[in-house]
Amino acid sequence: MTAPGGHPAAGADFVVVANRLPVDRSVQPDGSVVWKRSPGGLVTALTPTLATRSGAWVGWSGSASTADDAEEHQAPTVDGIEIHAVPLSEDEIAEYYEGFSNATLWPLYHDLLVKPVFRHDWWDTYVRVNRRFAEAASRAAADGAMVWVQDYQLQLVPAMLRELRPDLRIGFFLHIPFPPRELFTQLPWRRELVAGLLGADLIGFHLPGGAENFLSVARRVLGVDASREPVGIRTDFGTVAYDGRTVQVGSFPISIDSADVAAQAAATADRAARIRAELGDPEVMLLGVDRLDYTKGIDVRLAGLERLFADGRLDPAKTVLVQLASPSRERVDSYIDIRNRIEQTVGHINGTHGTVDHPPIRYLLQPVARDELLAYFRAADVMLVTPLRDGMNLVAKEYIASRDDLGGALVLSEFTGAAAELVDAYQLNPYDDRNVDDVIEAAVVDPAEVRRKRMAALHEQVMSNDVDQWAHSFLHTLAGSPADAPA
Ligand code: ADQ
Repeated sequence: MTAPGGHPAAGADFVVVANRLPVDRSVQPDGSVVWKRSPGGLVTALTPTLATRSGAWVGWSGSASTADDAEEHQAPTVDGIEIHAVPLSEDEIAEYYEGFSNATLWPLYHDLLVKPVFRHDWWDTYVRVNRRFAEAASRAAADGAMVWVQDYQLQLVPAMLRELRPDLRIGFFLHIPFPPRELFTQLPWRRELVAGLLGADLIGFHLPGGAENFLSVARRVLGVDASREPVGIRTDFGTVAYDGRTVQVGSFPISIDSADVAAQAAATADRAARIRAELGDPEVMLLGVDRLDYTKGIDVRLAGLERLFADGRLDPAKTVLVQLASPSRERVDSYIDIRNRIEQTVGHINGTHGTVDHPPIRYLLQPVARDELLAYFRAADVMLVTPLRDGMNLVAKEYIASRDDLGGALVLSEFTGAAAELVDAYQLNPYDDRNVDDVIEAAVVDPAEVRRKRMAALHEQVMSNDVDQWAHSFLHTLAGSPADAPA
């Protein structure tokens, strides 16, 4: 049934649009299709809202579609959420996802840690795929619905969706840093991207710095009137006057389901003790947990550890670093390079500073089950979070939430979004090798009461700022944003 505006009379009141669905689609040998829920922070955060308000989720299933697949797969409703799958072909995955999203935008938005690739054919595919997401969202949304678009893969969706459905209230949240104007303006399609984002009523970033960079870019690239003015209570706001509307811009630092992580981690005490025994009961257990990505600074912590061993400041016979890395974007060149570099360094450190029965680095390249991960958090004396740039970094918050025993210590790069809130962490500058060594050493050797005091303050911070509050404060601001206020 179609309403006068050309959109469905039925449909969801609240629609999330994200690159990935919260479920995985797989085709069985007999040809039948099975959808399995894939747990993730975003879906956990939004499940209550999605369930209470007739919610839908628009996203890609994670596998390539062939020409004979249906244009849009409708999966059964999963946990009360209506699923709308957006199909992507092999070529679209290569150009929209691996190409423009992860070889152009990702490095550009992370301080040019590797050189972004600018290709007009990738851009054309990015536009085409964004339009497909916008059209799917338009079909899923009820009249006057609230739509929340997520992240850098979908920056054109807000404007495309507004054109199709001016009745909707549209929010956008960026999960990665928004770069300074001098870097952003390298992008040949800078005007189109900024205009795409400005289709939203509210644009959210993790930090005030990202919001400010965006205001500065909007002013320069589109010549619009963008100002910084505090409107919200918990967040810093600015506004952009654009196309006869007022677009709000704010900062909303994301978090985790802190109580749930704390409760699950507390139940892993036995497993945590066994992990240390399996590692040969080292005096010091260090831990790294990351997607294998060049932004995460896995190489920074390995280099620091090697210097500390070489200088006799840490004893490799009594120290273990467990590095859990999950495979990511494995066909993108820069990810193949960083993987090779890390694996070479691990081999070098173990070959030089280890013995046959005690290699100081234990490295896994595979995702680890949730309860196992929490047991590792509980077991580790020092957690090493050393990115060169990171929008927030949820691993740091997960580690802190797991330590309601107030044990352990967090080493945290200043270049993560989390550093703004987690001021009691052992913070370091990953670009300063002496500082890296000194801070890691301090986290290991500081007296127990100093480490405990820091962890108590961090634990308090993370337990009292969870992902529910994040979602609520964004959606509350979006609901209250002026729909047709004169610019
Ligand atoms: P990511 O870059 O993926 O997220 P992060 O925030 O740390 O980074 O989240 C990673 C998630 O994957 C965590 O929940 C972590 O536990 C899990 N994980 C990592 N390695 C794992 C492993 N080996 N096994 C199992 N699980 C593993 C992007 C941005 C971040 C931002 C988030 C949310 O880059 O800056 O914090 O989005 O906005």
